[in-house]
Formats: sequence, structure tokens, C-alpha cells
Amino acid sequence: MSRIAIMGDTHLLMSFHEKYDKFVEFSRFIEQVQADEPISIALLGDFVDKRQSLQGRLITWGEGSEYQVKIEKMIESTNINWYAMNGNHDDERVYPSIEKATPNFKVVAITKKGENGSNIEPVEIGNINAWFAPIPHDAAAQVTKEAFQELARRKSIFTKNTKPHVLFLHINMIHRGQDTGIDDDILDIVASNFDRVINAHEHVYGVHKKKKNVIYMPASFPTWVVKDRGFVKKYAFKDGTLQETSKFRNPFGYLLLDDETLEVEFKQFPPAMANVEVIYDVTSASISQVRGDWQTIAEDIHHELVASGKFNNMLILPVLTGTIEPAISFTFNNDVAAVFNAFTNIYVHAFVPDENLVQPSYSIDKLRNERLPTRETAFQNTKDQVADIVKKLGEKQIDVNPENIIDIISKIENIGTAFFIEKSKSLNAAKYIGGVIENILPELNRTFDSSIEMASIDPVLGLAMKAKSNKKGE
Ligand SMILES: [Mn+2]
Repeated sequence: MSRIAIMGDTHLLMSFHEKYDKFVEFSRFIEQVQADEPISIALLGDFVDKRQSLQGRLITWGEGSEYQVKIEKMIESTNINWYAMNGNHDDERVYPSIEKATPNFKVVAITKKGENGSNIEPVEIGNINAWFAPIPHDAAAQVTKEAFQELARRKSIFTKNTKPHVLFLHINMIHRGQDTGIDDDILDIVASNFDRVINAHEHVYGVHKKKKNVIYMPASFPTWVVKDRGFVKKYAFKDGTLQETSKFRNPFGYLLLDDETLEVEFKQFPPAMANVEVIYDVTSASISQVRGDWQTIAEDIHHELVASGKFNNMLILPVLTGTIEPAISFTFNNDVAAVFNAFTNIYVHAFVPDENLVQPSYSIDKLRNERLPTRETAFQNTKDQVADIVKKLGEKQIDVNPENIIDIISKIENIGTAFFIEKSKSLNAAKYIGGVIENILPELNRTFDSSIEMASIDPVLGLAMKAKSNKKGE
């Protein structure tokens, strides 16, 4: 028996994390694949990736050329044939360019604008007829249906040999929302005609629930950090402790297809860095609470997944739930990053909201409808500060005329009321709050001979003021 290795979705130039070297990873990956002694490699697209990395910068053409030479050397060193089809992320010029420089790299399919990808003939690899169909990944259902019908027709008139037929695709097959995915009746056009259908692009290994000969290919190794996609483990932080909500899983690797039995084996590849998700209820959390909790989280995950030797590096995705206060929302990523700075092999990604996270916004409409909570906060803060000043002045036995204070407080209210009566749509809330405070501050300072600055009022209002002064500077 012989086996064909099936791989793709490496997204080589897309950065998963600055500390994750995809080329070191790719060479380790190839070593593992070679140890399985496949007779050849089917590369199903999204190999190099022309897009800008999500976290990093766009590489230059010069760097790209250097990387390409590296890639070509790695491919050539395998000494087996590669059969390649592009994916939606590849620049289709890269494949022919690699082919020119690499004797064992053969481009078998490239998507072409205006074509549905069914105008193909199979390639014989070992004991199979391999059909690489470059159907656009996001083609309309009707286009995919026509492509499938044409592929089924071509297969039905095929008489060259009696080898089994395997169809390779790189398309949206799983339903995720309204406009993606293939309905079962359309999928059946190829599922009932081909012995195996193997689809890349989904980044997850799986066998179709009803059509057992349809198989989803895993991504070779981590590419991006997206909630619910590609994590190795999930936790929830509850009652001060980290609790597992999913068992450890490794979704990365490649497939080995037996060219006689057509059995498909998912071979896992353990990446040097992977990501875990931590759901965190941020309701009523203070900044010091956030720091303390995340110190615990970092220590626990480091202990369990890094110090234990499971991974060299670990990337954590905070998934926030509950109600986040604006002040926490502004500083959360910085506070948590400060915690993780103290660790060498564990990193943290910017937070993402879960579907229940409530983020009070400064939308002027929202402020109007919700009885102006932020305006009230502004009043309360200012009143508190006035009280504090009065107290301090009292301690120094300096007399304060309470009328002046009343005057100031009512001025704040008047400004606010006038603004909201006007219901101006052109003003944003940050400007408004900044304006209120800015207007009363000089008088406040004059009356009490104080020198309160905006920044001391509170972080949110400070930021509001910053937004205001940035606006001025434009
Ligand atoms: Mn893709």
C-alpha cells in the first residue's frame, strides 16, 4: 500500500504571532510528513498567503522572494512529487513561479476568473485518479452546483483506467450563517459520484455527518486567532479559579490517504505555539482585580501547557463576558499585557467580546435614550471633587462661600440640560462631556484657588478630554 499526504492552509506569510516562526514550523512539519513516507504530497491551497498578516506588517516583495527561495528548497528536499492547487488566499502567480524553480512541484489547478473550476482532467497519483477542482471558495450555490454537475459528468465518461476517484476542493462547505456552505443535496452530486471528496479551507478535520466519504482537512498549523476557531483548549475563570470548559484538542496536522483502501487518517502535528481561550466575566471588575485574576490565569496556563512541555509557547485569547465598564474597556489590554510581560513563553492577544458582552457606548442616541448615565457620572464626579476641595479648604480653615459651589453645580447642570434640549446630532458624547468639564473647571479652580486638571477627574473623562483636544489639533 502507498499513502498520499494531503496538506494545506499553512498561510506561510501570515503571522500567527510575532514569536511564532512559520518557516521553522514548516520545516518541522515537512520532516514529520516525510517520516510517514508518503509517495507524494497533495497541496490543497492557502499555502503562502498573499494577505497582510493580522497582527504583523505586510512583508515586502524582496522579503517575499527570499521566503520563496526557502520554500522551494524545502519542497525540493522532500524528493517526492508535490501536486498543487491554489486557495483563496494565495496569489495565483506564486504557484507557477515555484513550479519553475522546483523540479518536484507540479501546479495541477489554478482558479481563473469567470470559470467555475470544473474544466479539469484527473491526475494519476499512485493508485488514484486525483481531481483537483479549483472552484472559487465563495461561489454562489448555483455556480458550485453547475461545477459539481460538470465534474460528475466528466467522471461518468472517464474510461482511461479503473482506479478510484478522489475529488480535491478548497471551498466553503460548512454552513456558517446564511450565505456560506453547501446544501446536502448539492454536495450529493459529487459525494455520490466520487469515492472520496476532500475539502481544504475549513481549517478543521472532520467527516461529513451524513456523507461519510466527504472529509474536511485540518490546517497544518495555527494561522490566526479567531474565537471558536483553532483553539487547543478553553477555560472559564470562575470564583477565582481557572476551570476547563473543553478537553485538550489538537486540531492541526495533515491527512494520509491510503491509495488502495482509500482510508483517510488524520495525523496530528503539535505546533510550537497554539492558542487557548479564556472566558472572563468582567462585570464590576476593578483594574486591580483584572490584574490579579490574570496573574492567576497566566500562572495556571503556563504551568499546565508550557511548563509541562506540551507547547514551547502559548497564546491566550481573553473572551470577555458580562458588562464592561468603559474605564476597564480602555485599559484591559494594557493591564493584561503588563501581567504577561513577566512571562517568557506565554503571550496574550487583545480581548474579544463573547455574544453576551455589554459595552456601554458613548453613542449620543444611547445617552439620550438611557437618561444620560454618563452625564450623571460627570456630575457625580465633579460634585465629589467639589466636596473634597471644600473639605480640604475646611481643614486649612479657609472659608468657602457655599453659594459659589451651588452656582458651579447648577452651571454644570445648565450646560448639560441645554445640550440635551438641543439634541445636537453633530456633537459626539466625548466632546460633550469634555466640554461640560472644561467649562466648569476654570471657575472651580478660580473659586477655590485650586489647580484640578482634567486627567485627575477620572480615566473615562480624561480620555474624553483627550478626544476633544485631539479634535482641536486637527
Ligand atoms: Mn481558504
